[in-house]
Amino acid sequence: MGTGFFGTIEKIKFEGPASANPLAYRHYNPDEVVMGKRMEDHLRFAVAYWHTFVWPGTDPFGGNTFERPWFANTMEAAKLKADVAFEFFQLLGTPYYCFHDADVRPEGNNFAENTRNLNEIVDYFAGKQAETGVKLLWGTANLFSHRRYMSGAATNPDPDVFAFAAATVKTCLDATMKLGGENYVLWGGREGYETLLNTNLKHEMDQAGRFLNLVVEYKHKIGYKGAILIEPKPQEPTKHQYDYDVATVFAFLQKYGLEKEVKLNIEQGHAILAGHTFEHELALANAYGVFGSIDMNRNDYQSGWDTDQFPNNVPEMALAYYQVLAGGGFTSGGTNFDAKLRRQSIDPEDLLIGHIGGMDCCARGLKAAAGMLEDKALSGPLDERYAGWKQTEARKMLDGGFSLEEIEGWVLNSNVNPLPKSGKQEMLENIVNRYV
Ligand code: XLS
Ligand code: NI
Ligand code: NI
Repeated sequence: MGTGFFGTIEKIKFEGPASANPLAYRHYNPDEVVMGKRMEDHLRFAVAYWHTFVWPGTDPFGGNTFERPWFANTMEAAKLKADVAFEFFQLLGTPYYCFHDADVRPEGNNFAENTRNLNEIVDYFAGKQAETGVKLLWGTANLFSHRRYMSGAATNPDPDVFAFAAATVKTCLDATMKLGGENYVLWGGREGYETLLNTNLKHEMDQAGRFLNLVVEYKHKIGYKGAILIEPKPQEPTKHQYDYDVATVFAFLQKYGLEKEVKLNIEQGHAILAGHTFEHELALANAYGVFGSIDMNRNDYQSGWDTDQFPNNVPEMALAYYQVLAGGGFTSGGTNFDAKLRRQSIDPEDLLIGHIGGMDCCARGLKAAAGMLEDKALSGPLDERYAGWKQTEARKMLDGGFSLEEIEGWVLNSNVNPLPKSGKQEMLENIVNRYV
């Protein structure tokens, strides 16, 4: 017996590109094989509990537009929410979900109550996972909503807040492990600052470094096999977030000796806020060997904040999945829709329609990316552009076999006299457009 929240809607099916049914997939066909792998196994879609089941549709000028029957701070409501969530995952056929502790349990009056509530819900989830086969892509702790975190969690000037946050992460990592979660994410919520006038930046960075080391030490101690992921974001909620972008986070990981322990969860909207393209962030994470997972939600290009919209731009998705596939595809990671409806989309079916559109868009992007890779449409010209580096002298310059004087000798003796070559950008853009 279901909750009835989604009325008579049945499991969403693949009906092919010609279908006009808003409650059907036109491109996402889980069993279709792309580059030797099922689409479902490539994309590893996850639903974000917080936006889909918790966000009430507020904005700075107005209150809740969504009125869900589970909006109450009780265990009963938390269980109803879980029932609806697992019905939703099954209707969509999404293999994974993600949650923060605060999304799933009633808020307690202290740490002990929070932990008790979390553990009760984790047991409930374990039963639901076993019943449905739905899995946990990642768990995380909400260290930013409660007022105790207004000046940060790990980077709070008050050590009591650091302790409360650390203890909370421990319980959330325990919960994630218990539920077989494949990753544990730390997004630096309010880890940042508003003004240097009241901030000891070096002290706060050292706190964050120690905090993350504590998490990694504990992970090894309990034998958790999933990946620890940091999610970069440049601003919002604080003016200066410490985890600005991939490059900043990698420098942080190196400074605190964690670059082999921690990978990255990269969000499209955060890349845009940082003034990068999503594919830049993905390519950089690949280059540093720290690519982990993605949050697949776009921003409005005019807004300057995190609007968390479902993806709907196929060429953008194609270039993103091109980087994902070029790096070997997901291992523990996946495609999480950290995306929310617009606040006027108040019908239960809108939740399904938002995800269906996002999944179809990702499927088209994936197929376009796979096509480009299989045909070597971009990698062929790219290899050619760098072919000169295969030459003996060029190799010596790179691998340390040549000093600066030896390079000078080579340039003189062989009359090295470079001629500019076209970068062919328009030709390459036209190639991409053949696939999207
Ligand atoms: C906020 C972040 C957040 C993380 C999880 O901007 O994207 O939702 O993904 O804490
Ligand atoms: Ni996110
Ligand atoms: Ni975000």
